[in-house]
Formats: sequence, structure tokens, C-alpha cells
Amino acid sequence: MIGFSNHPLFLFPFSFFLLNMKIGIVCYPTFGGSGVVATELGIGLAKRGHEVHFITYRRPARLSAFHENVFYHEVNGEDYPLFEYPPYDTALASKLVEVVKFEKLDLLHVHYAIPHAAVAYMAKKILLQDGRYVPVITTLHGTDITLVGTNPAFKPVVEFSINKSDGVTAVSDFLRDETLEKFNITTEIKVIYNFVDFDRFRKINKDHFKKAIAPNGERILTHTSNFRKVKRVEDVIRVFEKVHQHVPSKLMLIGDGPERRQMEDLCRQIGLCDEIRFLGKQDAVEELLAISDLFFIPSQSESFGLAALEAMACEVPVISSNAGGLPEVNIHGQTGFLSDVGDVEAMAQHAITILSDDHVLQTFRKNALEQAERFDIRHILPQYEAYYEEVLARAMWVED
Ligand code: GMT
Repeated sequence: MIGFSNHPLFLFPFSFFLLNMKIGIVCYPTFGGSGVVATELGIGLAKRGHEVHFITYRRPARLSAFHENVFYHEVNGEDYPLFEYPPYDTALASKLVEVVKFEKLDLLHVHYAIPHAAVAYMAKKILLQDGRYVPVITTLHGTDITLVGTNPAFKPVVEFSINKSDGVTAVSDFLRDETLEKFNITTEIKVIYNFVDFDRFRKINKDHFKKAIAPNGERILTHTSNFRKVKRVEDVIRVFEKVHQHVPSKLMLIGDGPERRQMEDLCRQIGLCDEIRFLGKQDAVEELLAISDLFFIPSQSESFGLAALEAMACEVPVISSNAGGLPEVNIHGQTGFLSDVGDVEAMAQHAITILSDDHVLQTFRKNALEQAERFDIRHILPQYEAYYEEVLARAMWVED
């Protein structure tokens, strides 16, 4: 730690102490949870008057409309016959240097540590040569720590770049603890939970949808994910198979990914193709949650479970595994039920308990909404703003 007064360079962020900041957001632009959180955060910050610059290789999925104060900078790497894999990290670092310099950004907030934290550190060092200090905040989302980050192919760089970030946040207590346990972390990790925007996720009347999916008033059970192994979509189908024997019901599977083909085969094998709808990727997930009676998230590992929170905001109770941060979101016996990973029998019993009685279902719906309100974007977003200010203030005193 050194004081700025005796530092050889002028390490001031561009507009320190201004209420409105210029923030660079780096994320994966795809349908994954980290990209969703990053995009919604950026849009929310822009609505509060900050200037937000998204820097990534494709326009983020939830950034389709025009938003005042929001800018998008696409990273275009040069292709060259020598490259088997175009060097995205280098192209991103160069883009960060350019955008920070010319847009006069106050800070960079990178989502998902790999490779963003290391790339941002490199950009920061390059900018430092010009006497510009851009603090970097890294938000850890989940598999960057729990699955991918601990792989020896990445671990030293992930650990180094977390420790070199000016601020680090994790999306649950579980993820913070897991990071401290699995890595040699020398910096503080602040927990800022995932959030939900109630302007978008709320129970709205979509009776015509409901009739199309469940023409005879069947209960509607829902799962959304990227159909990766970690999501255990097979458990969803196995649970549904059992529930369907007791409760007239339909299952909506939303999303797409590597497991989808096998899941379609499974539905054919068990003869439930007419009861299970594969809806693929959907932009308006909230409209489908609005007609749902129960949500499944039986993941092997889940640092928070944003999909569960979005369901709860639409008054949908949750049947989940007890993995990772899910117990911080879904409260056993109140907003839904939690079971050990893979315990299909228990999950089915819990689902039947909720679905068999209208009064029970209504109580769980009400509790789910109340719990979701704790994670309202209006509570969480100011936590990010306060943290940005804290990091900016601290950045003046930190050497690198
Ligand atoms: O791994 C994924 O499923 C996607 C991943 C991501 O980073 O894109 O999602 C993670 O981040 C979300 C937003 O913070 C969390 O709500 C999810 O729980 C988390 N997924 C896992 O931990 C598996």
C-alpha cells in the first residue's frame, strides 16, 4: 500500500467523487447466468444515470433494445492462418485499453473470472504506463470457481487474477467460502447476491398460454437451463414421471444445450412425449414462469440459482437440490423443498405435496414471492454502487 502523494504516477481514476460513474462491463454475452446478471446490472446502472460500456464479442442476449447511457463495444479478433484458436484474450485486452482510454472509464467490472479477470489485469497494467489507473472488480459467478477454475490448466491464473483485482464479489456466501477454501486468496471477497427485476418477473395473466400448454387445467411444472450435465435435467424428467402418476400435469423444458438430445430420447423411452414440451431458448421466460405451478432446479452444483429466483418472483415454488448456494435462495418447507442431489424420490414426494392441495400451493406461492423480494434489484443494485465507490476510494492508495 502506498499513498498517491508519493507515487511516481498520477493514479487517479478519471472522475472520482462524481456521483455518476463511467463503468466498463465485461461478460459472456450468451444465455448463461453471469451474462444475464452483468447485462441487467448494466442496464440498471444506466437507468440510475451512470454511463455503461459493455465490452464483449457479441451483443449480450438481454441487450436487444436501445437504452440511454448504454454503449456496446464489440471485440473483433484478427483471424490468421497460424491461429488454431483466435487469441480472444489479447483482442479483449487491447479493446479494454482502447475503451478505458477513449471513453474515460472510471472502472472495469468483469463477470466470470476466466479469462476476464486476468485480461483486465493486463489492460490495467498497460494503462498504468500512461499514468491511468483503472480499478478492476471481478465478480465470481459459479463454475469459474467450482468446476473450471480449479482445473490445473487455469488455477494459477485464476488465483493470481482474483488476488490482483481491486475488488472481488461473489454471488452467494457459499461461493465466497468455496473460493476461500479452494484457492489461496489474499483479498477480501464481498457477497452481493443475484437479483431480480420485478418490472419484468412477476405473475401476469397469461391464461391463453396456460390453455395451450395445459388444456385440461393440468398443473404446469417448469425447468429452465442450458442443458449441461451439471443441471441434471434427467432428474427433472424422472421426477416428473413420478409426479405425473399422481397429479395431472405437464412439463415445460426451456433452454437448450448439450444434453437436450439425450433428454428427448429419454422422454420417448418413457412414453411421455405428449406431456413434456421442449421449448428451446426463449427470450420471454417470464411469460412461461407466469403460467407455472412449480419450478425444478436439481443441479449438481449451483452457486446461487438465478433461475430459481426468477421463478419465485413469478410466485412459483421451487423443488431444488441442496447444492451450493441454493439453500440461501430456496427455503425448505416455505418457498419449496430441498433434497440431496439425485434424490429423485424425495423431490417427487415434495412436488406432490405442493401440487395436490390448492391451499398449500397458494401458501408456497406467497412465501416464494416474499423471499424473492429480498433480492429485488432495487435493494441489490445500490450495493454494487456503494462497492464501486469503496473500491474507487481504495484504488488511490493501492500500488497495483
Ligand atoms: O454455469 C452456469 O450455469 C452459468 C453460470 C454463469 O456464470 O454463466 O451461472 C452461474 O452464475 C449465475 C449468476 O450469478 C448463478 O445464478 C448460477 O447459480 C451459476 N451457475 C452455477 O453455479 C452452475
